[in-house]
Amino acid sequence: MSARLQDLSSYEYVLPGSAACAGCPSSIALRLVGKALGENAVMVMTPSCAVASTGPLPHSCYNVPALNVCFASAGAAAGGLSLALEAQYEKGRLQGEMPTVFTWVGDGGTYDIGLQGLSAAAERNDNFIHFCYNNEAYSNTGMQRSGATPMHAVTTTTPLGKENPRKNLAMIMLRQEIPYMATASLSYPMDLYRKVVKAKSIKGFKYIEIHAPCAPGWKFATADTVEIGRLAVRSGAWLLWEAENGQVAVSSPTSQFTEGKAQPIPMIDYIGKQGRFAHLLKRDDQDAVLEEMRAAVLRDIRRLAENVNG
Ligand SMILES: Cc1ncc(C[n+]2csc(CCOP(=O)(O)OP(=O)(O)O)c2C)c(N)n1
Ligand SMILES: [Mg+2]
Repeated sequence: MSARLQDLSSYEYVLPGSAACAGCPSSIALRLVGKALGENAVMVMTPSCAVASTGPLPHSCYNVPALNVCFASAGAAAGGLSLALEAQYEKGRLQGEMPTVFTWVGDGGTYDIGLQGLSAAAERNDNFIHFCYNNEAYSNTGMQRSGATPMHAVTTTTPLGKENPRKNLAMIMLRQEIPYMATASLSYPMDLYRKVVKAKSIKGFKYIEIHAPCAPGWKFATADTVEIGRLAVRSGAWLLWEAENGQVAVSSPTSQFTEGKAQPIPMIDYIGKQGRFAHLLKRDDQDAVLEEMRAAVLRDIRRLAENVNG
């Protein structure tokens, strides 16, 4: 499939009236996801920027039925919803194509507070797509650290920079033996679109994690969301890949790194544009820190490559 951006459906999940920040990555990503999933879908959300920006009650900017559930329960709620819909079809109460059930959850709701319910849904092979839009923090509550926050990033709960590396949740999901999973970026829209279309065509549990640079949280200009996302991928800080039934395939341009055809751009080109890392550039040992970050990226690329045939 080789669709082009200009050929995508004009159907919009996110309508004018959203209270999201300018350049909000959740809104950009959800618009693209909506074009791939189409009108016949149901969204399950947990507390997040996406919920906070719905707009003033009784209005909603979301042009898709949306169920708001408590933080820990996206996996259970989406799994239950999908089973309830199936039962309605079996009893003949609903006809036509079954709607796609999907979650729209942040990294806090995925990596941390909702992980137990999510992992259980994956193990049961519940029939929905879990989307994690990963803005690398608990953003709507004031930018606290999450399990997805990268090492050294300043957040309101890591004012001197985070001391631990992030959790590699994509690799954890790979080990859950689910039918389909993918990492994606809003800065590579056609790669994201293709992965969503694929996930929609597969029955069972699907996991798609979308890297989502957050201008106010990461401290860059609101017009630069897409550019920062691109630099994350080009520096190897975010890797693009997918796995169908556990078979890993690396997506372009990350595949250039795993196949040894190109090297990631220097980390400074990515982190140097974000205020959350500005403290690193004032340190006497900044070269050593950048070298460590580079080594961590190269290790992740090597590990991903090892998984291609494993
Ligand atoms: C059980 C529970 N704990 C804490 C909160 C407060 N809370 C609401 S949203 C949020 C952060 C969400 O982070 P994430 O899932 O990454 O979404 P983002 O805000 O980044 O879009 C928190 C801590 C809550 N609503 N429920
Ligand atoms: Mg978040």
